[in-house]
This record gives sequence, C-alpha cells and structure tokens, in this order.
Amino acid sequence: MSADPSIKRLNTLYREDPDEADRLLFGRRTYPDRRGFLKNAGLAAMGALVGAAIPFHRNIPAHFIPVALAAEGVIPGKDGLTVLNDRPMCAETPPHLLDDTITLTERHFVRNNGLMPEDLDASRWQLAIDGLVDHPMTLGLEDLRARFEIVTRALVLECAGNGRAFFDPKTKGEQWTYGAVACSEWTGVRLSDVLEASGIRPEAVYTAHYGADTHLSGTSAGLPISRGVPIDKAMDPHNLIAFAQNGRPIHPMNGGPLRLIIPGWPGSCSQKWLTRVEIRDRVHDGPKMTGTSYRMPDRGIAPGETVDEKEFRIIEHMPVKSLITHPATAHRTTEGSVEVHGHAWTGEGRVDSVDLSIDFGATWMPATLDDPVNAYAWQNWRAAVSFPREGYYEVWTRATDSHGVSQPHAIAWNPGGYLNNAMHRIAVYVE
Ligand SMILES: Nc1nc2c(c(=O)[nH]1)N[C@H]1C(S)=C(S)[C@@H](COP(=O)(O)O)O[C@H]1N2
Ligand SMILES: [Mo]
Repeated sequence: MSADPSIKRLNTLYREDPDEADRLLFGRRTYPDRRGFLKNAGLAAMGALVGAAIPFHRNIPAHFIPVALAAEGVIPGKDGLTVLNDRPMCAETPPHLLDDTITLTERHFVRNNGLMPEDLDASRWQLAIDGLVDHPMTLGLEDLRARFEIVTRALVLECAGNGRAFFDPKTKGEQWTYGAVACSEWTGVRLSDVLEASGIRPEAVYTAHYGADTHLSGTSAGLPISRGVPIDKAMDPHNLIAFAQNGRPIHPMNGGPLRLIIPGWPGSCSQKWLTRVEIRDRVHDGPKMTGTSYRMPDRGIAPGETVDEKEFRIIEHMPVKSLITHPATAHRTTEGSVEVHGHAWTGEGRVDSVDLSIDFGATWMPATLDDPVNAYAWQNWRAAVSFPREGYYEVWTRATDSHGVSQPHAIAWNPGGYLNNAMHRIAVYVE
C-alpha cells in the first residue's frame, strides 16, 4: 500500500503517454494542444497545482510538465500522502502528518469517485439552486460573495470508509486506515442562507448535490456520485458552500473552485466541484445514495453475513473518534516520559474527554482537552505519558462525546466497512 508504485506509474506515464497522463491527472479525454488548455481553464488549474500564477505560460510547450509536478512520489500540491488508488485518485494522510491544529491543504486527504472535471475556471463557475424552491437561482462565485455573508470555519471532513482497512473479513472499497480525515479552515457562504434566499417550499424533504466530475467509464455513464441530506441537516448554519481552503482557492483535488462542506456527516455529503443543489420532496436517489452505499444494517449482524438491502439505513452523523498525531507509531525513546498529542471529534455534539492507556486498556488517564475553535472543528488534546520501565508499549486513545458515547475497542463488522471508530493505537519502545 505504498504511495510509490502508483505515482511512479503516473510519472512514467507522463514520459511515455502524456495525453493519457493528463487524462488521469486532470480527467481529460482528448488533449491535442497543451497551450490551448493553459490559456483557458487549465491555466488556473495548473497555477493552483504549482502554487503560483505562471507569467510565461504561453511559452510552455505542449505536453511539457512543470518540474514542480514531475518529482517522483508527489501528488501536485500534496505532501506525504499515501496513494491508495490513482483511478480514481484516493490518497490518505499518515496520522503523524495530521499533527497541525488546522490541516494544511498539502496534507488534506483526497477521495475521488470519478474523473476530475475538465474545466475548473472559477470566473465562469456556475451554481444552480433549483427544485422545490420559489426562486430558482444560478450564481457565480462573485454572486455568492456579493449576496451572502462570508464566513470562515475549521470543519472536520471524514470519509465514512475511514478505518475500513481494519475490518475482517475485508469489505469492498478503498482500504483507508486512519487518514481519510482532516480539519482545514474553509471559507464560503452558509448553505442555509442560500437556500433561504431561494425560498424553499414546505414540501421540501431532501437535498440532491451535483458536481462536475465524470464517471470513470465515460460521461455517458452518468455521475460518479450525487448525494444529499435531509432539509433539517441542510439548514444547519454550519454547512458551507466553500470557495477557499486555508485562505486560498480550494485545491483542485479537494473540489475547487466550489464545494459543499457538510460537517459531522459522511464526507460523501460534501459534494466537490459543486454545480447544482436540487430540493426534492423525497430522499435523493442519485449514485451512491441507494442500495447499500453509505448505509448500515439496522441490526447487529455476524461478520460476513449477507443482509437484505431493505435492512440498510442511510448513515447520518459520524461517530466519536480520536487520533494520536504525535509521536508516530513505532516511536523509540530513551526517556521515561513522552509528550503525546492528537485530536478528537464527533459528528454531533462535542468531545467531553479523551483518555489514554499504556497497559492495553486496564487503566486510563485523562488527557488535557481543548475546546473546539468552533462547532464541528476537531479538539486538540495532549498528555505527558510516563512508562515504568524499558519495553514495548502501546498507547491507546479513547474519546467520549457529550452524548456519553465512547470509542469501542473494535466495532461490529458491517458489509460496507463503514464508521470504524475503534480506538487509535500506537507502538512505543522504551529503551
Ligand atoms: N463531486 C464529488 N464530490 C465528492 C466526491 C467525489 O468523488 N465527487 N467524493 C466524496 C467523498 S466520498 C468524500 S470522503 C469527500 C472527500 O473530500 P476530499 O477529497 O476533499 O478530501 O468528498 C466527497 N465529495
Ligand atoms: Mo468518502
């Protein structure tokens, strides 16, 4: 599961078949003239990827890769991520690289279900609000900025499949370990303000979110993913239609120029490359909304058991969870005491306590826990942990939320491999 094979593949591909590499990286099918591309939408995208405007972009020859993008083992604009898949691109962050209070854009995981849109030009981006509304609207980024209050918030985004790799028997889907979670600072307008301005009708039941990405098997195959939330959740004032991530335009792979952030619920509700929010009189039925996608059986089942589709329920809020971000696992120390820290979060309410164990859960000690900087931000915690003598230890962490719910030692198996919030463990060697 190392990052290198797939990324090396991408770089080798750039040397051998640049058109195909462009298509993989940017989601383009035909690509006759790089210069034409760079003058238009791609210029902004390429600028975002290299991290600056490109003054002499007109001189860039066709199929020429900026050297900033060509280094082996690097996803443009990302740093240290583990690539699980490059078609669609899925990459997670090792826990020790999530140590910052606010997750750097370079460290924010990537979960694509299809191919990235071809045209990411922010100046021409349009968002439609329609369906059961009195005033359907089409808004550009400037309209959003001009008409609605702009807010900035630190918000946790976590894939519902985070932790799937630890299920036994294995379940289908990306084998995320710990790092499909982040808490970046997002700037945008409230989804609720925009929906209110559109005049939601009383029959409204559910939203449907649409993005500009395309299905892996071609545009005619429909959308890769289109999910939604009940109106009550949609009207939570913490949801954002975001146009900035950590004070800059949103990274193209994180859904720039415009995306939803629906904190507390599965990351899949937070549509990237957002083009349309439709208001419906019933639960949405878009791709990955129906069947067994992002759903759990409504009863306890045996590992590997086959469950009838009718027994599945849509996953709503995410569970309480915590992460040790320092030190990295397999830490070696000659000191008797180690400063341990990390984050804790929950989909609904807040985290009330974080406890640590160094004796496989026999005894627990409380960590010092900070308040969240705002609702739906993760909370930082820290503790000085002392070890009685030389040897192998595990540090375990367990968060408890304001509903009195704690992280389990292991969670019951489910067919989709969702919501694994088992305690995080790291190994420490005292020498
Ligand atoms: N348009 C679109 N939006 C999307 C996705 C996608 O593939 N396409 N993936 C979803 C999933 S499953 C997750 S977990 C989050 C991941 O956001 P990130 O890639 O910015 O980390 O985006 C969600 N929004
Ligand atoms: Mo996800």
